[in-house]
Amino acid sequence: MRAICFCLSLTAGLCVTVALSGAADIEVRGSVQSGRRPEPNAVVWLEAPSAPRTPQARRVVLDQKNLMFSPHVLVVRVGTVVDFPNNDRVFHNVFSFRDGKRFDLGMYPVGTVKQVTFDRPGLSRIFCNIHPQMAAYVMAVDSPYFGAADRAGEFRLPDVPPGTYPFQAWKPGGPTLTGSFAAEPGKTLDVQWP
Ligand SMILES: [Cu+2]
Repeated sequence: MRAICFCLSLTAGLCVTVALSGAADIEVRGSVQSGRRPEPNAVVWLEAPSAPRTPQARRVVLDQKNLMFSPHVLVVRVGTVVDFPNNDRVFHNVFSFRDGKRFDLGMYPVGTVKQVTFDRPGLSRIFCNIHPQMAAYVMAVDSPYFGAADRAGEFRLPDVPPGTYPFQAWKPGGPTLTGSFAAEPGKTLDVQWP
């Protein structure tokens, strides 16, 4: 009798999986706040390590201009190649030496591009050897469902299959917030740091 029950529950589980994968993907919208203010430097992602791999569809750029990196915070899926163009008027020497991806691109002149593949999950802190005020963050996540907040503290996660996911939210200075989110049409993911 126990064996039959197991088979039935397994079949039910398969039916649920089929029903979920048959539902249309949705765009998850949400907001991030620190206290009561929008947090424009936050990134949010749903954990989905078994989500299908797809080839990188577009260039992802961390620009150097006016002695600044742009954007200040970048979130990418693990395996993404990021372009580091020098669109400034001076040489830069971009590097990351602590956590995440470690690299040193050396001095390179205006008008040239170097690339880095962020091939494992985690946070990389990006600096320039010449200009100590230049700093940026690259968060590599093992998920295709991620987004960065805009100036209003709002973000979008496109093409999410409906279902329940663990989520994480990070901002410079942290801490990383975690929780569970049921992605379904019309439901927003609102995250708040105290
Ligand atoms: Cu520099």
